[in-house]
Parts: sequence; structure tokens; C-alpha cells
Amino acid sequence: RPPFDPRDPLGLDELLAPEDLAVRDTVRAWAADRVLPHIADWYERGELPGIRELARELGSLGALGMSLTGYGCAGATAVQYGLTCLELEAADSGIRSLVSVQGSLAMYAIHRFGADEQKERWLPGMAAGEIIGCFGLTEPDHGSDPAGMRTYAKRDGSDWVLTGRKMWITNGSVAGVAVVWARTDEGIRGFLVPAGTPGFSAPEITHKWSLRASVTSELVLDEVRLPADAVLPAATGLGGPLGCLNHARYGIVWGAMGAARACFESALGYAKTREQFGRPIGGFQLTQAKLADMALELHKGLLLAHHLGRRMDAGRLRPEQVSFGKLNNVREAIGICRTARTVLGANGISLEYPVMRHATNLESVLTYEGTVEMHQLVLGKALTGLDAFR
Ligand code: TGC
Ligand code: FAD
Repeated sequence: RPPFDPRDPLGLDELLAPEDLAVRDTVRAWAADRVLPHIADWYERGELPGIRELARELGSLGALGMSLTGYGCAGATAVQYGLTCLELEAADSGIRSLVSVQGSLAMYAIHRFGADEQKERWLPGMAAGEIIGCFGLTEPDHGSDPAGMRTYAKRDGSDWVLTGRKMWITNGSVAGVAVVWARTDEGIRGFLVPAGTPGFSAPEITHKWSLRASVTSELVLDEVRLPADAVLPAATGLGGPLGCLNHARYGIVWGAMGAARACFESALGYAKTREQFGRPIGGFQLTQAKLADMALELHKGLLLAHHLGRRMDAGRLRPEQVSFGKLNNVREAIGICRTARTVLGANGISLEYPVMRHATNLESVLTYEGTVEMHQLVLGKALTGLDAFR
């Protein structure tokens, strides 16, 4: 029998091909070198300094638009993309967010719905990390219910003129191109708005207590005039942006388990060395119960992520199954982080350890890409056939 590995108690590594392991190990080594030594400091300062350099390095790793094909994209499998999200989020959710928004939202939208000229213009630079993208769907008054968006694009001759506001947009202030979803007389359409277009600005949102090492912005569109070829031709209706969300939510199914893994490992290491009442706290039954329960949810979550990845690679992944994974894994990950924090006692609230940082990051992950309640309602509708959103 193979030995029991506390890092991989179910033997899930055996599900991975050598090339999957190579991707995972490369990204893990990059994050250990480029993110982990600095992340507590970045987090405390509420900054992601060197974001452009980090984006270029992630581009060199092939992590941007990773499972897309052509235009300099790596053409990796969904499982490999998932492993990349896992390793990046084990460092910090902010780094995984940078990659999710770039690849699964902005690049994915252009790749899936764009004209050939739009793909040629934007995708190679985005895959290389030379151009950062953002994805503007949420508005100040329309988050869970994007169908009610107010941002409006009207035709003026062959031009489009966009007016409105987007809120909570990851990468917004550093983006060279914003994918902006707007209401038109023909339904919801997607527009490519280059940074610097007159009337367009992206002020950064500050005073966040979560995802502090991530750029989050407002997008202000004040009579932004765009040429006819700025619209994504193949996306009409809310199904366009929601289709992109499936891909990003899938990455989060894996990513959340990365944050959970980091917290579990921190708690396990701490429990074996921290002594109270004359012996390691890991020797107490109550601590062992916590560790066992954390390990259960962590590795069940990884198994689920793997299963969904295989389905995505086979072209058989349904949006409801993505909701299943996002709902379960983020909710369980935040539970693991909170339990890990208790194992660390007072040290659990210190930035010297990763648990509080991950736990507060996951508060955003719980909300973005569809809140817990939205995914419960998606599943509720799929189970009952009854729509409870309205
Ligand atoms: P509904 O009537 O159900 O659907 C409208 C049209 O969309 C289609 N559709 C989907 N298509 C593909 N994938 C999905 N998951 C889809 N869900 C729905 C649907 O078939 C329909 O198509 P058609 O052709 O019939 O018109 O729409 P609804 O208005 O009832 O809303 C459904 C609901 C609530 C599930 C949806 O609005 C929703 O998912 N709300 C949550 C919003 C959300 O997730 N926002 C995320 C913003 S981006 C973000 O957070 C990035 S953070 C990234 C980071 O930093 O990592
Ligand atoms: P609301 O929709 O106002 O919801 C508030 C509460 O009401 C939630 O608990 C919700 O579940 C509940 N609720 C709403 N409707 C119902 C219902 N019918 N039944 C039961 N409960 C309901 N958006 C982007 O477009 N692009 C981005 O890059 C992006 N990045 C983000 C980064 C960060 C750090 C954060 C925090 C958010 C980001 N978002 C982004 C926005 C995110 O997608 C939204 O915050 C999210 O969709 C929820 O919208 P809301 O905040 O307006 O909450």
C-alpha cells in the first residue's frame, strides 16, 4: 500500500498526468518566489505593487487566457487551468483574481464573442501580460441582478456612445482595455473600451478590508464615443456575460481550495509545535477533530474541482454544476480558514500567518462571481424547475 500523505490523504495526485503536475509545480514555485515573500506587506499596505511586471511574468508562464487557443494562449486543459488557480490562490486570492479576470473574463469574452480583428488587436498582448483587461458587469445599483443594468449604449451614426457606471471592477484602474456590458436598443451588448478614451475613467476603490492586494475600481463612462467595431459582434443578451462567468467561476472552484489548503497547512504545522498544558495542541482531541474536519472538506473540495475540470475538458460541464462547485468550495474554504484561525489562537489574527488574510479575502470570493444565495437559487431552480429569483 502507498504511504499515507497528510498533504494528499486521498491520493488525488494520482489523478493528474505528468504534464498537469509540471504545470502545478511551475506555478507553485513562481508563487513561492514572487508572491509569498511579499504578500503580507502588500496586503498591509493595500497595494499590488509591480502589478504590470507580475502580469508579464504570469504571461510568460502561460497563465493568462491559459485554456484558450491561438493568439499566444497556452491551450491548456481545464484541469491545468484549475491547478494554476489553486496554486495562485494558495498564495493570495488577489493574484488569482488578476488571472481570472484577465483570462476567464476579459480575454474569454473577446475570444468567444469578438471579431477576428478584435482578437488580433487585443489577445496576443493580453496573453503576454503586456495589456491588462477588466470586465465591467456590476453597477452600483445592479450586482446580483445584472439584467437591470443602466449603463446605456446608443447609436450615433455608425458610432456608439456609452454612458453609465460600473462598480467593483477588478483590474479596472490598470486595464488597457475594459470589456463593458451595456444596455442597447438590441439588448445587452459587450463593448471594448480602450483606456484613455475621452469620457472614460477608472478611479480605484480604496478602504477595502478584503482583497487588499488587488486593484478594484469604478468605471465611469461619460458619453464615451466608440467606433462601430468596438462592439463584440457575437454577444447579444445577458447570456454573453453570464457565459464568461461560467469560466471564471470554474477557476474559483479550484482557487478557493488553494486558500483553504494554505490555512489548513498553517494550522497543522502550528498544532504540531505549539504547546499548552505541557504538550502540543495537536495532541488534544478537540484540535484533531478540527484538523480532521478541515482535511475532509479540503480534499472533498479538491475532488469536486477535479471532477468538474474533467467535465469541462469533455465539453460536458453545465452552468448548474459550476454553481454547485462555486457554492460548495468557497463556503467550505471560508469555514476551513475560520477554523484554522482558531487553532492559531491569537497568532491567527496576525499577518505573520496567512489565515486571517485568506479568510478576509474569501469574504469577497463568497460575494463576487455570484453570491452564495445566487448559486443556491440557480441550484434551487434546477432542482425544482421553479424560478425564485423574482
Ligand atoms: P436568466 O433569465 O436566467 O438568463 C438570461 C440569459 O442568460 C442565459 N444564462 C446563462 N448563459 C450561460 N451561462 C450561465 N451561467 C447562464 N445563466 C443564464 C440564459 O439562458 C438566458 O439566455 P437567453 O438566450 O434565454 O436570453 O437571467 P436572470 O436575469 O434571471 O439572472 C440569472 C442570475 C441571477 C443567475 C444571473 O443574473 C447571475 O448569475 N447573477 C449574478 C451576477 C454575477 O455573478 N456577477 C458577477 C460579476 S463579474 C465578477 O464578479 C468578477 S470578480 C472576478 C475576480 O476578481 O476574480
Ligand atoms: P447585491 O446584489 O446587492 O446583494 C446583496 C445581498 O442580497 C447578497 O447577499 C445577495 O445574495 C442578496 N440577494 C440579492 N438578490 C437576492 C434574491 N433574489 N434572493 C435572495 N437574496 C438575494 N463585478 C464585475 O462585474 N467585475 C469585476 O471584476 C468584479 N470584481 C469584484 C471584486 C471585488 C473585490 C468585489 C467585492 C466584487 C467584485 N465584483 C465585480 C462585483 C460582484 O460581482 C458583486 O458584488 C456581486 O455580484 C454581488 O452584487 P452586489 O454587491 O451588488 O450585492
